[in-house]
Amino acid sequence: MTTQNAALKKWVDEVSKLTKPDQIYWCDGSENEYQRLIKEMLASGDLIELNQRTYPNCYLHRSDPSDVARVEHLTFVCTDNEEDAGPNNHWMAPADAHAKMRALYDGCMKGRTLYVIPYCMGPIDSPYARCGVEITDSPYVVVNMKLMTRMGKDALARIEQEGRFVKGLHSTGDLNPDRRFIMHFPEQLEIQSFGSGYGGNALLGKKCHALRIASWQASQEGWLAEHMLIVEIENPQGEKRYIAAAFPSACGKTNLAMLIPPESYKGWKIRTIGDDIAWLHLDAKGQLRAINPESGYFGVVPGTNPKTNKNAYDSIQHDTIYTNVATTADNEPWWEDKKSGTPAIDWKGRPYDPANGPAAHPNSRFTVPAKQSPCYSPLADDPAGVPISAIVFGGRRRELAPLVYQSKDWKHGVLIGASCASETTAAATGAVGVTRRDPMAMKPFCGYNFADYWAHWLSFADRSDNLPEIFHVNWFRQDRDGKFLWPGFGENMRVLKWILDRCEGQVGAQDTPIGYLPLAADLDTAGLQINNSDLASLLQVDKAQWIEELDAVGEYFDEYGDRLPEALRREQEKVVNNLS
Ligand code: GTP
Ligand code: SPV
Ligand code: MN
Repeated sequence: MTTQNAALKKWVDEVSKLTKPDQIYWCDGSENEYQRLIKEMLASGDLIELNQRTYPNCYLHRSDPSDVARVEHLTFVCTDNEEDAGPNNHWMAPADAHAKMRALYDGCMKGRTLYVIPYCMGPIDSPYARCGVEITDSPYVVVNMKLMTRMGKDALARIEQEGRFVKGLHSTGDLNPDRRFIMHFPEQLEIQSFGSGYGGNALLGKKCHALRIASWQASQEGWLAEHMLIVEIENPQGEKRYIAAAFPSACGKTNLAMLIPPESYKGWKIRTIGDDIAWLHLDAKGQLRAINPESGYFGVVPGTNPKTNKNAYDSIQHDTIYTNVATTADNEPWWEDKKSGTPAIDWKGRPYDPANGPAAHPNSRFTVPAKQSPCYSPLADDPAGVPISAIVFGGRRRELAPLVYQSKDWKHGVLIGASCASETTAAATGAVGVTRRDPMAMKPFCGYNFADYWAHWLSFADRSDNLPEIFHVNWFRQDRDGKFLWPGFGENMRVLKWILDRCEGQVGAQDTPIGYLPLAADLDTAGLQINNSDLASLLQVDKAQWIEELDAVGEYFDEYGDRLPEALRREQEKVVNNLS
């Protein structure tokens, strides 16, 4: 196979001259191709068969122990001007980055196959969808891209028709962490990744394309590419509403997108449109509409059980690729908080010994087609996307941030998003549990200067008077003993209900300087084991602490200098004034 697109043909030729693979293979995206690659990886040891009786078509991949998460310190945005990448990104001059990567790619595919993966992010017939081509020497990447994107023949046909695509070059290299780089060239719509076979570093359609490159494209073209789940909520009258929510990595997007309402919410149905990324466009009527550019879920495994996330748990009983989980004596996958079975072999392939730490890596992942989820919404395939009623920001904060609050208007909502902070998680290498600023949950993913990104967000206020309401949530408040104050998971439905009621003007609120909070009587806690003092903490705004917080936000904004939008500074000052 080859292509009629001259630019694509030329690029594949150039890359193969540089990387010197034994052979070139164009992926068609068929089921046959998938099964053949699985067989080859079983033979090579890249994949391990799991118990086929209890977990049919499930396989385990153990990545290199030095290669288990995104590497933010090795991720660069290479714009002509350093200021365009902003203080939020590591920057390298494009010429330097190209020279560095050329040297690494030189001959790197000797003895390997070069796979060409044409893919489409979003429904193949959607005007909002965008295409890319990933070249990789990793069959693990190919099978994951098959599950995560619309990959193969149809995507290639669209590329040939449109003539435009993002070029992503990936090689697993030798996995030496000193020779690992994830480079982005937004101005050229190019990605170059070397030295990692893991998730967001290697599946280039995901964070590299659908967030870093797409966020930059979106700013040029007037839309938004966000680290957001999209959830469909149907009430007992059959009315459907859609919420998009941005939480940092490993902070609850997949769980919220698949939530099962508590017993008391009879007749309410939750379905998933997306669990990680949303592309948002204003339609002709000024309604913000969202598509999920992905077609699969690359989800955190630990913590997934029939109580926390039954939909995800049921989805991953068959036809799933597991990465870095443990196994039981009868070769079933195992992870912390699975609530059944016991580990025999840990994620590194050693006999399990608690002295070595968790059996499954804390960032172990499942890859599963979206359609396999019991709560899949067919509207995930709708080329027009779904109308968004509310945007929700959030994070993991053991202190300060209340359970939920609403912004006063769009601009104040942009401040709330830009002020987000969250504790770091195992989704990226480095320390875990350190609170850092993570505006809009996009700190690792915004492909350009945050100051320009905030200006872009603010500009939506001038383009529509029908924008979604903006909220902030925090499921992760803890008491002094480290116990979560809020039960979370399915019970988050109670908060979603308040959010929807606010959107429809059906419920009042306490007006505080940081935003509108629920009146204690309006937050449904019936049947929850939650005492009044914990509830009060969840709905409390401590003025002194918030003044400190807003000052810290002000200092953070200072890093963006003159480029910071004046309107954002004014929003921050307004809240400080109201607090003092
Ligand atoms: P990425 O795929 O990295 O973007 O993560 P995500 O945002 O989709 O997070 P996910 O839903 O996978 O949850 C990450 C971890 O947080 C899991 O261990 C969950 O069990 C836990 N978690 C999710 N929702 C809640 C909640 O409401 N309360 C508590 N306490 N924990 C939660
Ligand atoms: C995240 O870290 O936000 C993820 C996993 O969704 S990865 O694809 O590795 O980026
Ligand atoms: Mn994510």
